[in-house]
Amino acid sequence: MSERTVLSVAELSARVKEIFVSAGCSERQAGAVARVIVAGERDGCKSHGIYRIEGCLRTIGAGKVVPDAVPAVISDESAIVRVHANGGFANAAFELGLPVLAERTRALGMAAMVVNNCTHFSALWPEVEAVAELGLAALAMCPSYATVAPTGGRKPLLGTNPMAFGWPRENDHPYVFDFATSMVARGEIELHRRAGKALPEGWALDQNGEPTTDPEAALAGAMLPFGGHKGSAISTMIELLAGAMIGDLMSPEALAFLGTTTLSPHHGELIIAFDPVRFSGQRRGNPFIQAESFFEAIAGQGARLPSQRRFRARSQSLAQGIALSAAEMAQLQRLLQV
Ligand code: NDP
Ligand code: PYC
Repeated sequence: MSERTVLSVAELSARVKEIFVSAGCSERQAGAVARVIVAGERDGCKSHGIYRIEGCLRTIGAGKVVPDAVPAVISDESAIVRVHANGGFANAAFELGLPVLAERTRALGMAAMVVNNCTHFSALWPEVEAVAELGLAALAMCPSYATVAPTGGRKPLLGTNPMAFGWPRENDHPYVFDFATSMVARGEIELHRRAGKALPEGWALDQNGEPTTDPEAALAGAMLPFGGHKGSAISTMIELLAGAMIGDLMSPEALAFLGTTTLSPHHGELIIAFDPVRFSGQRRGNPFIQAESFFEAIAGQGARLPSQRRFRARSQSLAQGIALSAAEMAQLQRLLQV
């Protein structure tokens, strides 16, 4: 096995933040971006870990994200909490809006955070997890840029459009799932390309609309939605709710804005939060107790809950540090000097 260097979560966080500060980001933007990237690396989610740094820096260099943007919250006491990211990263905008979203959700039973005008490159689980840690359920979604063909089509139109859900649990990590509505995240295809590995069949089409297992051809062609027509429809719903409905870009417009898929996409995001106790009206007792019985039934069949792998990886990283390859260490060093 090749040589590996172990960094603590704090050490890696400091290095990643320094890279973004030296690239011109404000403390707020650099901190928020570093937190989500290091969380990905810590939790064994390589497709949204440190591999994403280069793309973010390219996006800053291309002038497509405002590295010192100051997000602003507009809350009019309704259920809609709008956060203007003002051209910055979505992560800083989310962090600013979270306490307001929680307050509105507790007051009204449900509320939604709309993030507008942001660069969004990250996984969604840190966000639904943060809402769930406040005792609320959450559903988050966003478009991406046009890289996925609708089922029955052959050309990119949809984004990889992720959707995540979080449910709070009193004595355990929250129940969280988070996935792209394409067969896999685009980052996964890129990681296959870098490793020189063929893709499994059914993930992508080449530029002629023919099935391919070549990552290079897939990146130039179109990815495919998960679950055939069902994933295609869910992905379309995300374009509608987290694109058109929130007054922001849909995936084809996001691609036109950048003109390339080598930069991080620019669009908006929708995060809906629910207060389960208020919704239940306590008609059948405490909804969290009902939920626990259901989770037990899942585990009782030998199935695992989504995020269990991730939480195990997190425990290991917190206890033993994060092991990075020599190439990854060299990359961190190089990016600090860019
Ligand atoms: P995966 O297919 O790797 O995982 C999807 C989810 O399924 C995870 O919650 C995972 O939990 C769970 N899971 C996997 N295997 C099982 C199993 N056997 N039993 C139960 N649960 C399981 O994710 P994707 O490749 O689709 O997406 C990866 C990331 O990419 C996501 O975090 C997403 O937000 C991000 N993304 C971001 C985009 C953006 O525009 N910002 C666009 C597209 C994707 P576990 O982690 O524990 O394995
Ligand atoms: O991995 O599909 C992806 C992705 C797109 C934007 C951010 N991540």
